[in-house]
Formats: sequence, structure tokens, C-alpha cells
Amino acid sequence: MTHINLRTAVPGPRSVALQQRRAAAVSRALAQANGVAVQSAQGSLVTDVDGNTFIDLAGGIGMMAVGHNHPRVVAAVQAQAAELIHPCALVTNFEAYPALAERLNALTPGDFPKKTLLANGGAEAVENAVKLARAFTGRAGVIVFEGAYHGRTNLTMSMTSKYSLFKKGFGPFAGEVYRLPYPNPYRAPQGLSAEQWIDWCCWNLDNALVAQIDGSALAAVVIEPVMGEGGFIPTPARFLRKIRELCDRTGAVMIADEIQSGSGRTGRLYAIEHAGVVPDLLVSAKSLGAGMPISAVTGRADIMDAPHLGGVGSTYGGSPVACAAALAVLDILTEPGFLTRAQTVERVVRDVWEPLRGELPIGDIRGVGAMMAVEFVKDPASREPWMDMVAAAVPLAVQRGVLLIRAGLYSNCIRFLPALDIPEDMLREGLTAVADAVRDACRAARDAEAVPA
Ligand code: PLZ
Repeated sequence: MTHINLRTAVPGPRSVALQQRRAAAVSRALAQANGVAVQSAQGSLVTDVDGNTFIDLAGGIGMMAVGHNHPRVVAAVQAQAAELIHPCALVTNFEAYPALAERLNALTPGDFPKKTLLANGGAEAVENAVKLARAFTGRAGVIVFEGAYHGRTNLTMSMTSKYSLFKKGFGPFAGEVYRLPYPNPYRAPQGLSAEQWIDWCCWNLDNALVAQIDGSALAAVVIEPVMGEGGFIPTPARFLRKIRELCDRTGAVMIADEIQSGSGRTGRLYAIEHAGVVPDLLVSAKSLGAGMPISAVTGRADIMDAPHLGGVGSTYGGSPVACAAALAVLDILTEPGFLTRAQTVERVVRDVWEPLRGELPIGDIRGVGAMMAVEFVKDPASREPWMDMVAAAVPLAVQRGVLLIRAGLYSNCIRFLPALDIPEDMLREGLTAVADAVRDACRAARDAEAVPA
């Protein structure tokens, strides 16, 4: 049985009509990975307004660890909405907020008293985490890394790395952000092995305390345990340990941005657990709400309590409806056997793509659990990123019935962020269609090169 069911050309006529309305009415700056207009979604399948059914390997950029419209999430949202939508946590108390905080305090790594602050989206939570670290330390400096993505608000945009896509024309940026090289093992500088490159980056962290910022001015180091937008790079465990050690030594706050890698995505509730490192603050969002806007900063109670009374907040943060969704998600994620499904996703992704290494221009296949990417290069020796081919392959995959998105500092990776419980045959079907799309895109690119100008 196949799961993809295409009844019209993609995008179909109704999608095209809606696309025209979007183009006329919505800011042009808001990009869109494909022209499909979605009508409904269930689990790992998405149906568009033309009646076409797609396999979703993008999951709304990794926010659907439990799948679209999980019945228990829908029921929780409906029940909560019928009773109370939102009185604002700055005005009154309501059970869902402390209930979710208690849950996150118990589930996040770290054997110390913890507290939580809820917000609406990832960037807002990262920004709050930095504010908390600054209030706690009385310092301003923040270390971030090349390739990092932390959001689009002014502070988090300043912390984000990739300039051309996320920052062009939007300066001036926030001050006191220090960016250091990140040990991407696949892109070690010439002459260094991956291990030597990680060594150098660890050494450079110490060096930065001399060359860039004194430890006494450093409020926080912010790290993605698996780098997301930057290309699904599992941060080497020893680099995470080195950051931990540096924070212990200087009193800076270690902040793990687990917005994309957390909430079950990698097969542990939080990706940093794989390395056995405990951050001071952990930021989660995306899959936490299964589509409802909710994010959280969870961590050391003394840091969470550091700002003055009234120093943090927002109108909508931690609404009962969003909390109800998150509580249902955490129930599902912590059920025996659910997270281990991420390992199945990783195995199937590797199964489908490893044999294609010789045939397709694959530079690297990497990731953890249900957070996998394939990086494409023009030539395996030079590792020159093949961005144009990937840009062409993504819409071809959509035409074959798979929703997916790119990733990577060089936009030359295809990422797979399926629901953890995607059926194995459905995942194989989707990945095979993507491989076919890549094959077509490579052929078209080579044909174009062969045509004399
Ligand atoms: N930190 C690690 O992955 C969101 C970005 C989509 P928000 N990543 C998707 C886009 O192009 O805007 C993300 C992330 C990490 C922070 C964020 C920001 O989360 O909920 O999009 O604000």
C-alpha cells in the first residue's frame, strides 16, 4: 500500500489560487518551502486543498514529534478551550501553568531544584533565558557559535549565525554577543582531522576568555546540543563537556537551546542527555506544543528566580490551552517505547541513504534519532556545497508527494523531521521519493552544465 496519493498536479489549482491570495496579501519576506495549501493533517500525512495526500517529513520544522493532530492533543486542547482559554498568567493563576512547570522541572536533566518560565515561541524563550542569565550573573556577555540559530528577535537574531538569510538589512544588532567557531566534524579546516578540529575548538573556548571576553564579563554560553538550522550536526560530547567546564570555572550560565533537538526528537527527551552533560538552563519549544505556540525555559531555581519581581512575562505565555497541549505531548512522549521509535527513524534513514552514497552526491549522512540530514556536495573531495541542486530537489520531492525542507549553513542539506511514530513503510516510501527527486535534480543540473553556452 502506498500512502502518497496525488490527484492533481502539485501544487493543484486550489493551492495555486490560495498562493496568489497569499502573494497579494502577505509580506513577500515570509518564505514558504512549497506552494501546497494544507486542508488537514493527521499523524504523518497531510492533505491539501486539492485532495492530494503527502507524507510529511518536515513536521512544521520539527514540531510534530507526536504527529499532526494527535487525538489526545486535540482532546486536551478542545476540553481546555471549552473551559478557559486564557486569563493571562500575569493577572491570575490557573492550574495548567504550574502543572506544566512541575512536569518540565521533573523531566529536564539535573538533580537540583528547578523552576520554569513559559513563553510563546522559541526566540522569546531564548531571549528570556539570556535575560535570566544576565540578571543572575550581573554580567552581559553571551558566547554563541558559528552556524547557530536562536531566533529572529533582535537579540536572538544577533545570536543567530547565518547572515544572508536571517540578518541582511536588519542591523544594528545587539551587543555583547561573541561568536566562536563550532566543531562541525564534517568541515574540519584543511589539514586537521575531525578529532583535531574538536580539540582546537575546545582550546579556543579557553583562548576566547583571553582574546575576546574575560570570564568575569561572561553571562552565558548558548549551545544547540544538535545544531538544527546549521545542518543537524550532533555537537561533539567533548565540546559540550568543555562548555560545561568553562561555565563552572567562570560562573557563566550554560544554556542548552533544545528548541529543535528536544522534546523527544533524538530518542531521549532532551538531546544533551546523550552526552551526559547537565545545562543550567534548558530551552524547549516546537514539539513541546505539537503545533500550539508554547515554549519554556527550565533550570536552576536560583537562576530562574534572579530577576526582580515583574522582570519577565508576556500576555500570552503559558496559556491554559497551550499548556494542555504540552501536558498531553509529555504524556505521550514519556509512555514506554515511544521515544525508542526515534531509533527506528534513524535506522530507516541510514538504510535508505547509505547505499546511495556512490550514486548520489552525498557528502554526509548524520543526525540523531528522528533528526537526520543528508548533506550534498559537488565533489566528495573538495566538499563544495551543492546548494542549487538541493534547492531544485525540494520542490521535485513535493511534486512526488513528500513535504520537506532544507537545512545547513550552506543550505545544501535535506533534513528529515518525521513524527517519531511514523510507520516504517511510510517513512521508506517518503525517503525513496526524496531520493528519486535528488536523482532528477542531479540529472537536470548535469544536463544544464553539458549544454554549451
Ligand atoms: N532555536 C534551535 O531551531 C526555530 C526557524 C524557522 P521560534 N527553528 C526554525 C525560521 O526560519 O524562522 C528555532 C530553533 C532553535 C530557536 C528557534 C526559534 O524558535 O519558535 O521560531 O521563535
